Amino acid sequence: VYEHINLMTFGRNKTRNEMKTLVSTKPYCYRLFQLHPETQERFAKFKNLTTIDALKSSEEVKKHGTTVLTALGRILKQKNNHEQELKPLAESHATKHKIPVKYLEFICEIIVKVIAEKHPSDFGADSQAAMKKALELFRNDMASKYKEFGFLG
Ligand code: HE5
Repeated sequence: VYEHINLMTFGRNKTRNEMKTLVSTKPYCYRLFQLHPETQERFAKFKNLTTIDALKSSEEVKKHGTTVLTALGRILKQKNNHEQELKPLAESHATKHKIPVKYLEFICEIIVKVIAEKHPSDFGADSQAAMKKALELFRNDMASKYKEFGFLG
């Protein structure tokens, strides 16, 4: 699955940069909050952003989107040997931010959607399916780590 994503979708070694570009060029990250407002409530520092325009133009939201996708891109690049990278992420999301697995599912869905919109000819059904599968594996591992940290997500 991971090999497929690297080769078919982005070319070797491009996954992380590509994901970074997605948020650094345009603030796509507002979409999670637009589609699933309950996720925004987890961010104390985004409480003042009450309109879509405010979310779209927020440098803070954009910066956080870059942080998130950079972390996720790094994990995907490990091709499942991601224990070291995943653990601190699972720990903070389980014990500190308390982010249910459902919210991870929301963001993964949006990532696939945005890449499909941005690269319609390079990200066909096969690539989308491979990316979805890889993100599903990521979520499963997050969920089992969550349990180790005593968070049922
Ligand atoms: O945990 C960290 O580092 C290990 C802190 C920075 C960070 C956060 C914080 C990173 C690297 C990620 N998130 C990564 C990440 C990958 C996935 C798929 N996140 Zn994260 N997050 C942080 C997700 C998914 C996800 C969904 C939701 C609703 N995440 C969140 C929420 C969330 C929050 C509230 C925070 C801490 C607050 C913050 O940094 O605000 C800017």
